[in-house]
Amino acid sequence: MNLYYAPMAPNPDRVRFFLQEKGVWDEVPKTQLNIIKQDHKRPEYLALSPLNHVPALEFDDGTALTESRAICTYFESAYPEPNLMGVDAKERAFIEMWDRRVELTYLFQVAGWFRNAHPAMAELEKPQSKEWADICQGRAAEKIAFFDRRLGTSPFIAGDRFTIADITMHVALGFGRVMKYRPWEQFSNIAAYRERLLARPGLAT
Ligand SMILES: N[C@@H](CCC(=O)N[C@@H](CS)C(=O)NCC(=O)O)C(=O)O
Repeated sequence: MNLYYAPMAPNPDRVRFFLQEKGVWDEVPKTQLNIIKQDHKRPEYLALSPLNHVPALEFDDGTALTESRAICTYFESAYPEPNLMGVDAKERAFIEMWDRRVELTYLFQVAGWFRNAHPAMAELEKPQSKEWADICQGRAAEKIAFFDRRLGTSPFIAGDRFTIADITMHVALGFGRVMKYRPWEQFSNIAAYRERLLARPGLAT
């Protein structure tokens, strides 16, 4: 098995934090790629990840998972404790719902903003669109207000306990900082929640 990842990139970080929370990050064999240098576009990596996305988890039989959530699903079974994805059918489904809400409504908007506005992405996002960046920025601001309301009634995104949905939100909040977006300065529930996340050893670095 080999995990291909890139430091400081949000989707690889979802897997890294997941494994850090499980306490097994150091156990998993890894290869580090540099996205800015376009390591992920080399033919040998494309053979593994045809959409040239990072992360990828390659198995010894040559097959590979190339979706961060699918990689987490695999590791949830391989290392069941602590449980991060739900213990029964209903809890698993609710955690998935919240995780996908964070990913599809907030993380994606921050990503669209970054990819279309940040000079470091000029080589990878062609063409960059200032107009699209502005739309994504506005949608991110709308959606974080939704999650602030949620966190006013629930200590964690999916309910009473820390789950994969919080890892996705932690990554999204950190990613926004690249665009100097700090919603915790505006939203008190997000601020208190972020402090709870930052106190966790698995998310500290
Ligand atoms: N849906 C995929 C998305 C993966 C993805 O977009 N990864 C980014 C890094 S965060 C990437 O590989 N970007 C390379 C590029 O855009 O060329 C997942 O969840 O793993």
